[in-house]
Amino acid sequence: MTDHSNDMKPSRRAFLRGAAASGVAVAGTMAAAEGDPAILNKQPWNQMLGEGVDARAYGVPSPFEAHVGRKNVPWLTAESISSINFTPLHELDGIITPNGLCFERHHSGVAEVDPAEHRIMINGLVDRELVFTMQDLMRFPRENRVHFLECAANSGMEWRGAQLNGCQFTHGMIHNVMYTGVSLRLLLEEAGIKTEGKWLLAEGADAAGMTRSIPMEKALDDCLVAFKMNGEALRPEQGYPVRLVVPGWEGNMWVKWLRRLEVGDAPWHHREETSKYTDLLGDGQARRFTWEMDAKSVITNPSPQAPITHGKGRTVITGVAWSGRGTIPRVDVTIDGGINWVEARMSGPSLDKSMHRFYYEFDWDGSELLLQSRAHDSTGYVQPTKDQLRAVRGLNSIYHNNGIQTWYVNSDGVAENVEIS
Ligand SMILES: Nc1nc2c(c(=O)[nH]1)N[C@H]1C(S)=C(S)[C@@H](COP(=O)(O)O)O[C@H]1N2
Ligand SMILES: [Mo]
Repeated sequence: MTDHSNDMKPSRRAFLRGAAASGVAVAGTMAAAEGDPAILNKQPWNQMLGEGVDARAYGVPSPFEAHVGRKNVPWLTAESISSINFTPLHELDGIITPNGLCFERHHSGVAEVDPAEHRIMINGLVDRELVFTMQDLMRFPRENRVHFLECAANSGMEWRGAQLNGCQFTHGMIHNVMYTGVSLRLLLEEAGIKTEGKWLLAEGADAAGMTRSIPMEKALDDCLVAFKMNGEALRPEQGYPVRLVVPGWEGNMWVKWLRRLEVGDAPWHHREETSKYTDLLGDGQARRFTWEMDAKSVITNPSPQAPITHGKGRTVITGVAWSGRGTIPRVDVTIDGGINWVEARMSGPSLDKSMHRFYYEFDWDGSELLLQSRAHDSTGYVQPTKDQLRAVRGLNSIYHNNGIQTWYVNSDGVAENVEIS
């Protein structure tokens, strides 16, 4: 918000200086400090030549961004090869997750697949069993689409109360990427689905050989067999050289290192759809096949890992929202724990089953805040409170917690994960 206009009138300059002296930041202006060494001194980067174009074949972020990274929660799982790390949502803006910061979830570590030795097989209830090489796959027409992938366990540790201090840990099992791939429908049509073929089993080539049953309607709708993310080859941790994209549905179904697609007449009831990724309800019954991700949002800044450090005055609240059923036309924000709600400003593309970015700018008077956001999706669904969710689902759930998140911010700007009822 530095004022770059060349024709600043002396009176306006004097006004700015006055604002700085009184310590009050005027909306829309940032006061210049007198004698600021960052202005008065020549900096090293201003006095010596930088590195040439041969220094970086594949670029990496500035060393000043070295603190930005995926992180795990050590007590969550026994071993890193069957674990999860989290996207640093509080360090990001816009809607695209950079490839190196996409959270990782794998059951048997990262498979290092040689694309020349990799095959994708279609078998089962088909007219012709087929095997594709990566080169075969690249000869089909391609599509580009931006979609979020959220693990069904995202926010799972928060079911019984506020637990982890940071949106990276409470909400970071999500990434939002532009995929390039081939329509799954095209590949299945190439094989020819028999009339009894109502389900599809997707299988990974990793040591876990992870499998999920997908209903044929979804397989023929909007799924992609993807080989690029954000323009470049999939990263090994995201399933290089090829993964399934199942838009809006829980991350577990997005099989990585995809090697086999079997057409069948019934679901397979494998591990990931029975003992895992089912939701135990209060009455002891379990919900199964809860594929669609409900609308959800979170304020990423300020948040426990990103406190307010600039003091009173103009403050930017921002966050992300998404829905497995469509777009997010509206997000509401409250700074007083839900007494007053205001409509946030959406900015950036509004794409189907993709992350959306919202902002709310306000003048902070330095009093305590209870920040929340509430997403509305294009079906009219409104993100529920955690208590509303618990009333229906009990306390034994892990998966599909899309309740409203609260951050408490004290008068020093320090933020903490809390729950209010
Ligand atoms: N082959 C294979 N596919 C897999 C997994 C796996 O362990 N093996 N994990 C699944 C789970 S539980 C999730 S949440 C997503 C995570 O995708 P990501 O690592 O790109 O974040 O991949 C899914 N696909
Ligand atoms: Mo997952």
